[in-house]
Amino acid sequence: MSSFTIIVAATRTNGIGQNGRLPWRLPKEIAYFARVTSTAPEGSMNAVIMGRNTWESIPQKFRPLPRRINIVISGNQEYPLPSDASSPCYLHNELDSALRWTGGVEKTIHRRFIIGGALLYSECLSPKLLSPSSTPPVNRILLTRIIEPAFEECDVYMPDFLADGGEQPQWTRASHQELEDWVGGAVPTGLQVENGVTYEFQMWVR
Ligand code: FOL
Repeated sequence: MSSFTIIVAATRTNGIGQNGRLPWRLPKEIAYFARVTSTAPEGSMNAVIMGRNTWESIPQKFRPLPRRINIVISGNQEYPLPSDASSPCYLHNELDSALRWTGGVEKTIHRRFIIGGALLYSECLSPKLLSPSSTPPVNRILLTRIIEPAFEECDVYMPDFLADGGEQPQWTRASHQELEDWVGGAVPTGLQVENGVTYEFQMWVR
């Protein structure tokens, strides 16, 4: 239960956002995000952990993300969050504290997903850099690689996780079968085209 998963859609240069939102509109891709992060055995739920900017980037009508335990990281302990019974919302002041909390309610939480943004991705990809404390390293990335167009106007980027991470083990790409086995259902194979955007569903592990 100590491991957790990053889920992200990123361009080849790791662009993930523009003007406080996603740079593209890909309904089938976001449906994949919703399915993967929501799927949990009866009697349990997944947790989605996000930074405050990512929380604010989710359209009002979709937040808190339904059927998932929403955890928002903000240094502002007064930051107002809504809550309803089917999708609880919790505020934590740092990632470590959120991960420790999810560990404590282990029995009812199935999987933990880091859903962004750049700051949280950096923190769990290179925990020593930003937080020398207890954050265990992430060992799985569900990456939707946006192949074209290049979306050069992105203004937020995730770290290049494929760059040599020094002492950390290198990432290897899992097979499509392994992706489907982990997700627990069919995932479209190969290049997907939606609204003129080409992308691919990938899974990376270390
Ligand atoms: N990972 C992937 N693969 N794609 C993404 O778009 C993505 N987005 C974020 C994090 N990881 C991602 C953060 N941004 C919603 C909106 C923005 C967002 C995350 C989620 C959202 O509204 N989700 C709804 C589905 C909405 C719909 O069906 O249109 C949800 O229920 O998950």
